[in-house]
Amino acid sequence: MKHARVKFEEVRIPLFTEAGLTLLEDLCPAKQVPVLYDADLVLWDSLAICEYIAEKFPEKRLWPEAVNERAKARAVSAEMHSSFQALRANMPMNCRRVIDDFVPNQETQNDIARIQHLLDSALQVSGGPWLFGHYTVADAMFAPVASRFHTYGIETVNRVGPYFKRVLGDVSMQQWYSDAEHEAEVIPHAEV
Ligand SMILES: N[C@@H](CCC(=O)N[C@@H](CS)C(=O)NCC(=O)O)C(=O)O
Repeated sequence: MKHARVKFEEVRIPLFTEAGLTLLEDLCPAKQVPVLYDADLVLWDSLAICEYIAEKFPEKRLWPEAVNERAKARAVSAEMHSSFQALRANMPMNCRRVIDDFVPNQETQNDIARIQHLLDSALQVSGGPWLFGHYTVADAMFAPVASRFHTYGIETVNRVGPYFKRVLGDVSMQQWYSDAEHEAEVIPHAEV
């Protein structure tokens, strides 16, 4: 929504704190973030939120125009949403850390390899600079992955390095990093 310049008000929920638990109880039907409130609508899942925003603001072109490309962008986004459990568990997103001696285990390496293949193939077909040419939901879904690769010093292949550089240099992502710098909480299990 920040990238697309859709205005919204943000409520920060400090996860794994007492205050955060109360907010999760009060605001989040699945006791997880993110949640979007829009008038009567409460949406509690990231991909559903992206779909809703893309439908509500068609002029933002948040999916590719061509039906086949749109289908592929949905598959790429859905794979991010439903897979890469080893990467999620072993490389938690941590904007405030850079680690230079991280060694991924085999399962995590398999996720890393699959992600690089997926992104490089999309960039090869589209010609970039985003996964499907212009910025889409698929790029938003992989923004936290770009951050994880940076934090854990994962070597990139082919077109993935320049792509992640673009993702991390995006104004909305820079804002995310700057917001994180101002947070005092530490989540012990995310300090690998
Ligand atoms: N299916 C959810 C997963 C969301 C999710 O894993 N949220 C994590 C943070 S990224 C969370 O709220 N964790 C806090 C908790 O489980 O207590 C989505 O993508 O919207």
